[in-house]
Amino acid sequence: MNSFNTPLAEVDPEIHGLIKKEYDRVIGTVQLIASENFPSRAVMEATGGPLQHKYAEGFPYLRRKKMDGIREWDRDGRYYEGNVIMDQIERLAIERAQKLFGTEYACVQLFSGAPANECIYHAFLEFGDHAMAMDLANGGHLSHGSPVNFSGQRYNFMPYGVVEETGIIDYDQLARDAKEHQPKMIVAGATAYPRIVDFQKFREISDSVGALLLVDMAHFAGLVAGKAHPTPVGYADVISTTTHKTLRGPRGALILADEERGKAIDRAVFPGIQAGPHLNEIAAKAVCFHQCMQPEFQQYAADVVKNAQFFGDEMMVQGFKLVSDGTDTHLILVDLRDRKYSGNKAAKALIKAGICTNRNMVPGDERPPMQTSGIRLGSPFMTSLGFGEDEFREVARWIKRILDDIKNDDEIENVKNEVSELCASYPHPDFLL
Ligand code: DSN
Repeated sequence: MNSFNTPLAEVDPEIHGLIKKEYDRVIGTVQLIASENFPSRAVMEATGGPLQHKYAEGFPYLRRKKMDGIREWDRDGRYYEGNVIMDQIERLAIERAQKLFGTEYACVQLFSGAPANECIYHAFLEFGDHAMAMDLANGGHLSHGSPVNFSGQRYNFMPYGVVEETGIIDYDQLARDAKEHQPKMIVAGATAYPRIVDFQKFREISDSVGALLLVDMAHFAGLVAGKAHPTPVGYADVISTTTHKTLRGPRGALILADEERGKAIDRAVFPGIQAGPHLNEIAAKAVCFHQCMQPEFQQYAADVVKNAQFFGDEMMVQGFKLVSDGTDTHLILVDLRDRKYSGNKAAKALIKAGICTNRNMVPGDERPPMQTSGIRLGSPFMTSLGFGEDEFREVARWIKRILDDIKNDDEIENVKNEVSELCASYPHPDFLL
């Protein structure tokens, strides 16, 4: 039996070796998955630090009736003793999240994006209630009412979509459908929508039918934090986001709202859906929010958008068609319907050359989700590692060389060597092992 102090490499060389290999893959190839990012060393240290041990069901505050249910920092909000320090950590994470986004209330205990949405539905909807959200094939998310997901099975979601020719949300149709469907909640936000969502229009449509407006800003939260994207605060009733995408934090999620709705959200998170919060991730979220408040992060967010727009333009120069002809955000969606192969085939060819993307449906797609007619590309990860316009231009050229001649293994090998050479020339983040 090894001692507690024995390093991972000695305790479990197999897993240690695989972690090292994954790190080498990540820094040795080009990561274009729009929802992925490389967190800072500080975030990783907090995540992997010695905070794995504690149970802390409850919150670092109490909501006393005599105080109108307003949060009061108090250790008795926990069901376990020994949380004096953990309370300080969670309190810092909450206060930083509220300051970063300018909301009265933040819950930092959410394990990930789908459970965050589940908690919000649990707080404000009854099973069977009507709701509306973007269709998965038009860029939505499984937890936005997909029939194969809990959300679509427990609640009565009507999907809305985009105008196929423009790729922009069909707000007029959404308004008409909302009148007919009478949703109790409308969800805005998507995983493959390259344009800025019109929060004002969503507010008006929600108000016209008395619906609650949830903005799921998981994809663009980092751009909001870095002031490179309009904020949904002031329009949305409730906001959910993951913390590991453009925010560049640890895996996990966050819910934002006003104090009044926070009461229902707290009850839904605990004891409603989740139990013991992951304090190591909460500490890492606090670090992430701190980093997001620094001026460098605003530069990062601006660079993410600038790089995505430049990359999109270069892809069009190389002959590709983009949904909505470009982007306002961190992602672009390439429509491959003018080609003879699927998005799946394209993504498989690109990964052979060290270019990591994901297949994605495009509006009006006739192929199933396992095949698709598009690929989704994003700039956050490689911008974190220092890529700028020159590098994204090169990546667009590589993608053309591969996708114009998708069965040419020699060309894939040539591109692979060029990818390795470029990636090797970048300063790599320190590895913790
Ligand atoms: N899986 C995420 C994405 O790729 O957009 C959403 O949860």
